[in-house]
Amino acid sequence: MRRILVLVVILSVCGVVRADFGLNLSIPNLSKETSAAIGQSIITLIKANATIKFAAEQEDSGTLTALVQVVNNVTSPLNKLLGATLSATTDKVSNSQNLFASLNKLVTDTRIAIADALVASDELQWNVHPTQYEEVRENVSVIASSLPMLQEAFTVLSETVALIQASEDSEDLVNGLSFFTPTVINAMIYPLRSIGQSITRIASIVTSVSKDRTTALNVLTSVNNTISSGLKTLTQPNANFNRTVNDANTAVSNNANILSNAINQAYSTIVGRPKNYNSGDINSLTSYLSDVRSYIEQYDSNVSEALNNLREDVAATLNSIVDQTSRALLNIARMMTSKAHRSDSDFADRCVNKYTNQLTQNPIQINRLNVCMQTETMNFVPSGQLFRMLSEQTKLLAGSGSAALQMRYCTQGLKDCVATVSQSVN
Ligand SMILES: *[C@@H]1O[C@H](CO)[C@@H](O)[C@H](O)[C@H]1NC(C)=O
Ligand SMILES: *[C@@H]1O[C@H](CO)[C@@H](O)[C@H](O)[C@H]1NC(C)=O
Ligand SMILES: *[C@@H]1O[C@H](CO)[C@@H](O)[C@H](O)[C@H]1NC(C)=O
Ligand SMILES: *[C@@H]1O[C@H](CO)[C@@H](O)[C@H](O)[C@H]1NC(C)=O
Ligand SMILES: *[C@@H]1O[C@H](CO)[C@@H](O)[C@H](O)[C@H]1NC(C)=O
Ligand SMILES: *[C@@H]1O[C@H](CO)[C@@H](O)[C@H](O)[C@H]1NC(C)=O
Ligand SMILES: *[C@@H]1O[C@H](CO)[C@@H](O)[C@H](O)[C@H]1NC(C)=O
Ligand SMILES: CC(=O)N[C@H]1CO[C@H](CO)[C@@H](O)[C@@H]1O
Repeated sequence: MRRILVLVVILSVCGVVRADFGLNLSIPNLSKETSAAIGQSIITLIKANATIKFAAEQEDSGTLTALVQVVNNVTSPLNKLLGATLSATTDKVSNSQNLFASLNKLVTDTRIAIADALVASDELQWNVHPTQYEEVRENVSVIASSLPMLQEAFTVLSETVALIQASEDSEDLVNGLSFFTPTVINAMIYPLRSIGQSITRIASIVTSVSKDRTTALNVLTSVNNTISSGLKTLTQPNANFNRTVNDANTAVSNNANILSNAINQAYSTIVGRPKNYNSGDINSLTSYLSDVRSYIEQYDSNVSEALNNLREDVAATLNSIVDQTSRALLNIARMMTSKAHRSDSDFADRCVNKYTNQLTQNPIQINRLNVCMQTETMNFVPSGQLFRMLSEQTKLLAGSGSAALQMRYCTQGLKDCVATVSQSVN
């Protein structure tokens, strides 16, 4: 302050002069240092933000929305403030006091937006690595505390410029320059540099969160694709099984019909010439034959019903197993990836890589089920073994809630599989 008073005395005899900040005077290194302090920070942040787009469209959690809000509040109007500051350092024509008034207004608006960014960043706490959360908070806070310093520096600069402009001696331009000491200039450069560095740091965290999310989404898509192709490989064995059941049904029906016709034939022969048999007393014989025929018809209809039930049960059980398994696999993958987002240990990342890779490897459980079915349909006997195995598997799956458990079964064909499953269920 004392310097400024001295300045008033010295410059009161000088003429009107202009330099940077509206003064017609180049303050050495001012623009260069300002530009270096700000650097590419805002551009880097906007580029980092652009990488979120894909993941933000896919993800339903609020994490990325919060991150975008932090970016938006940090970017604007801070970008205008930094741009206006830089152009003020080479401005030799504007009215200085208007210039500082508008810088001052921008600082005030920016302070409000940065306070909003800090509030928005709270949302990140449970959804990103703790260090990422801390770093975003710290760097937004650094920006918040740099802004009052910048505002203070603008006040000193504006007073300095006003004093130079108030002087009447144009020859004192060089004297005027001497009042832009490194201390006065650095008071502005220092907060600008902190702001620039913090923005760049936030940009790099935004990039790494965005990269994590994109990787996780790719893993989920990959698991999902493996499940879908697993489902496709199941279609053919399922159709084969269906056909075998239908064939068995037809064969049983045909045999029953042949037998039934043969009995009818016997009937007509006997009924046509009763006296050839048992002196004409054919009552017990016809009633016996009639019983046999209705027994065969009942058998045909019972077997047919049993086979239909088997087919429907298998289809229903299969759908339910596939459905549960698919969901279990996806949930495991989703849980592992989202846990890793929140965890700060390297182990979590390694773990996700290891297990999600396993989940995306063929064959997963569904394909193994496929092997079971092929083995079974090759030497199909309508024993209900397959159905029993499938229902036991369902019980097991429902009981354990674990798809991983299932993956251990049914690799060795049906009989071993049934034995294994029965043992673990009993
Ligand atoms: C700035 O100063 C230069 C000479 O130092 C002069 O030629 C020019 O007219 C001045 N411009 C303004 C806008 O005062
Ligand atoms: C301007 O910067 C250069 C190097 O960056 C330095 O040598 C020089 O002393 C600076 N001038 C002023 C007046 O600060
Ligand atoms: C950040 O990206 C989102 C889209 O994900 C966009 O809506 C927003 O305008 C971007 N913000 C900035 C400052 O570029
Ligand atoms: C901060 O961002 C939110 C949402 O993007 C917006 O509604 C709010 O106006 C911003 N705050 C300021 C001060 O610009
Ligand atoms: C999995 O794929 C199916 C279609 O194949 C799709 O409808 C579903 O949305 C996908 N789910 C995920 C989490 O990607
Ligand atoms: C199995 O057969 C039944 C009846 O013939 C049919 O409705 C069903 O679509 C078939 N399923 C498959 C997978 O072929
Ligand atoms: C057919 O099923 C009924 C009811 O389940 C049963 O009582 C009957 O003994 C069965 N008949 C044959 C021939 O299997
Ligand atoms: C400019 C600045 O202060 N950046 C800080 C951002 O946050 C990290 C981690 O907390 C600090 O190490 C940086 O100093």
